[in-house]
Amino acid sequence: MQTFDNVLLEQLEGNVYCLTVNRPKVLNALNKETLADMAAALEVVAADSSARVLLVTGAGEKSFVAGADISQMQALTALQAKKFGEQALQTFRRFETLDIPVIALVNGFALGGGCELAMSCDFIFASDNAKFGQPEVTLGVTPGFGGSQRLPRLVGRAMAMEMLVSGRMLDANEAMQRGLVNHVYPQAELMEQGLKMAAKICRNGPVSVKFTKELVQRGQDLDLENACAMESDLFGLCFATDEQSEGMTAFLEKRKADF
Ligand code: DAK
Repeated sequence: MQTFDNVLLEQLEGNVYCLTVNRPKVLNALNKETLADMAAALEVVAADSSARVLLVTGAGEKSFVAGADISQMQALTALQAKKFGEQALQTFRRFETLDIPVIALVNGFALGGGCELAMSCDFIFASDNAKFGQPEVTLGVTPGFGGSQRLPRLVGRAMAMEMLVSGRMLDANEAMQRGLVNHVYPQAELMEQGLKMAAKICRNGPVSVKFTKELVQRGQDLDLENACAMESDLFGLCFATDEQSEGMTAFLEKRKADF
């Protein structure tokens, strides 16, 4: 376990890491110090070549992350606000460029910066008490950590627009119906289900998992022709790895692959 002031980073069995935003008294609101801790923790994970999956959650039973820290934001100048937004955007982008899958385990409120953090992970599992929303307009601001861009990509423009201009929250089941969340579990089971999914991912070839993440993350911002060309390249590259020969040989020998 590595302890930062505002973030816990645990290495769990099977090369799975768990990053917990740890400011439960303020429902894990993100201030600039927490973002810096998160960025440092992400570099620890990135530097460990044996890491396979990262889980991201919030401390306590009430909240994943209830947004950017309003008490710190309230007095910012325009330039400081811009810098704060850039710090968060850069940190959140790192979840997408990390070469292992990142699963958000949303265990309560995911509002504003919290919803934006969850959306920067590769996919989301939610507890049954989770609530998702972008309430920035109720505070007189726009989203600043990517919400106006990532939300429409996940739930479609019309639903995103409704959420963004009204500030209406979605409960966990509605978030799942809208495609924001993959699965909803009772809160007590959320971590166990996250670990189960992580274990399933860990049984697959690490290089093919890494390439697959890259294809989805980079491909969605390319035109179809270039995205498919990138797929051909990485598919071809798989044949230069031991993984491909082990995976296919194991299938033909009717045994489980040992990656
Ligand atoms: N920031 C700071 N403190 C927060 C907080 C937050 N986002 N959310 C909760 N807290 C604190 C509360 O002030 C309270 O502190 P004490 O009074 O105990 O000292 C403690 O956490 C417990 O919260 P409540 O007493 O309010 O708990 P309730 O169960 O009654 O309500 C709630 C839970 C989540 C519904 C409520 O706390 C709430 O509405 N929180 C704020 C949610 C929110 O509006 N989040 C979005 C923040 S805006 C940018 C542009 C925009 C942004 C950033 C950058 N740029 C252009 C660069 C905006 C980003 C956002 O995330």
